[in-house]
Amino acid sequence: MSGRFITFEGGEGAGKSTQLRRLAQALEARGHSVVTTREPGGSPGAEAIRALLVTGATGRWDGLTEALLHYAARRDHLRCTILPALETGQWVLCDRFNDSTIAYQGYGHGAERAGLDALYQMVAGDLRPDLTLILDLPVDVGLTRAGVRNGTPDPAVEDRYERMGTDFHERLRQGFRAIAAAEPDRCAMIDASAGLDDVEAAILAAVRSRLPEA
Ligand code: Z5A
Repeated sequence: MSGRFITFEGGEGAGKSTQLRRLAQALEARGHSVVTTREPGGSPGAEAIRALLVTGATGRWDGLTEALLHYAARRDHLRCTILPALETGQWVLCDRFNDSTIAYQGYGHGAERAGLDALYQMVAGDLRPDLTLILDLPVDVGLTRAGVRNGTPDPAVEDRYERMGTDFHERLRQGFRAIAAAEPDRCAMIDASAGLDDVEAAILAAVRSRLPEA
């Protein structure tokens, strides 16, 4: 496998989607072939599962049930999108991946870490991102950026996780920080409270220091 696999992680409104597009442009300008994708989703089968996960009542499943849906989506995404791209030498930039399961279903909803790790091994084997960029910012800033709404869920709006409450989102933030501290070789923490251009510069610096061929 000769491609590179970079994942973007963090809480709501951290700027992952925006910065992923900017990094893709920077890599393409250097001659790399880039695939951008997202989780949950990124393949037709996984997008169908996404439609269940990001809409509806916040309490519709417990953490393990929800994790099983995310891992089913991830399996399809890996088989249909990520692995074929890496095998042909492309750079894959993915908006969220397994650290979101550890943070949201583990730290957020209380699913046991050992079970999540066993499920990951089952669907992904030894594959790990070459680099994970964890965009960190205060919860209230992120929720404001994401334009969180309250009230009756609208099935057309993908805001199920955003409606889960401030305590939940604080647990996610601590979860992402713990993941970064436990795996410093894979993870780079990025201060996402800065302006768009400063965050982009920090991301480019992290990518080029860890993956010099970028
Ligand atoms: N989930 C899970 O529970 N378990 C899992 O295993 C996985 C996912 C894989 C997917 O929703 C949900 O699934 C997700 C976790 C859960 N929770 N939610 N919600 P999603 O992918 O649609 O949601 P998201 O990842 O949180 O996307 P987001 O809210 O759109 O955030 P973002 O991509 O990090 O931000 P953005 O779209 O780039 O920017 C948001 C706004 O902020 C936008 O107006 C920007 O212009 C603005 N922005 C961005 N950066 C800045 C800076 N630096 N300054 C000022 N304004 C900024």
